[in-house]
Amino acid sequence: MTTRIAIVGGFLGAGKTTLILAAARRLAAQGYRVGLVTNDQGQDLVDTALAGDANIPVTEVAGGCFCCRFPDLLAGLQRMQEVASPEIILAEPVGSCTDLIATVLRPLVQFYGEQYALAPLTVLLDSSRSMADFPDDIRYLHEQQVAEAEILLRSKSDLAEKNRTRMTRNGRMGADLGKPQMHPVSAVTGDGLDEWISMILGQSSRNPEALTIDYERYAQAEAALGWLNAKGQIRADTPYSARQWMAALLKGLESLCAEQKAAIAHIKALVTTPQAKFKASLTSSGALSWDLDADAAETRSHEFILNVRVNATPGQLEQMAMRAIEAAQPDPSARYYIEHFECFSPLPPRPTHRL
Ligand SMILES: Nc1nc2c(ncn2[C@@H]2O[C@H](COP(=O)(O)OP(=O)(O)O)[C@@H](O)[C@H]2O)c(=O)[nH]1
Ligand SMILES: [Mg+2]
Repeated sequence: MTTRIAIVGGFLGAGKTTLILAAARRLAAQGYRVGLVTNDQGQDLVDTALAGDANIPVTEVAGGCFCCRFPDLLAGLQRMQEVASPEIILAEPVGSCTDLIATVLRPLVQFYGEQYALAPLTVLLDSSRSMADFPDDIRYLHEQQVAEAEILLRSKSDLAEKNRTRMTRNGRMGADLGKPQMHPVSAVTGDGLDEWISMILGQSSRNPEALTIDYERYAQAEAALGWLNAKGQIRADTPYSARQWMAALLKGLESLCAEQKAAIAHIKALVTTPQAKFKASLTSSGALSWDLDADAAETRSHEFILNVRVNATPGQLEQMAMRAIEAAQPDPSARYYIEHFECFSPLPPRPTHRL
């Protein structure tokens, strides 16, 4: 039996995880066995935890992108087949990754075509956000991501009104990056979701030509992003609101980023208390969006995972994160227990295959 694989790319924060979770739920409700593969340069990922909580089988390729860790991707797919024998696997590559046709889809077709049937490469373009604050190389990377889409989705279509205003204001985005066929989709309202699902179930990758891409610029773009993954716990003697703690942390990070002119690609946090879970993220200044919210019952402890990707050096980012974490102290008696804290910039991409 061949397993269908749908790879869903797009920039950091474009809405990939939200969309594949929504699609996975819908497919599961229709009786399909579905599996997810998440991917990141680091470990301790909000995305993986979120998918696991949604009771959808998930496996993670950590420590590098699918293209540079192709054997790990294969092992992940294999693991997923053993655990869940899915009919369809939705795979989300790192949001700073591109050239996926040459480095992931074509190698899968060429070497593992009997095992896997590849759906067309889907790429999400979030036209509610401006890329204007990012350096040229990151904008170049973003353009390459869009250029190789076989299915191009305009994500977050529920924000369309706002999008139109933004597009007029900064005169870029979707319009001039756009390809003729952009399918609007909203993981929140479900708009366009069934149409996309039928495309990935019914169509195959046309195995298109690889991008002509400047790997120097691609590497510069990756290097311009600071990456932080942290995991820890807080315990206090007096009850406090974990939701407020999380909002304060994200807002604190946002204002430090603004102060240091570090454009935000994606900041996301997951908080687990003994009673509740909260997840929120920031993709550009202003809007804190809650993906999991609950009654804000007070707690004396919580666990958290924080993933930050911004246009800053790892050193700058580490300082900002430490300041924001300290400032968010929920109660004078609160103590932090940091289990994991890594801060880095991705290394230049060195794909295992490039066909
Ligand atoms: N309004 C709206 N927000 C969305 C939609 N899809 C994702 N988001 C939000 O955008 C943020 C980033 O989404 P995520 O799926 O984590 O992006 P990823 O980095 O591409 O995986 C999250 O806060 C989501 O709630 C959508 O269709 N509509
Ligand atoms: Mg994601």
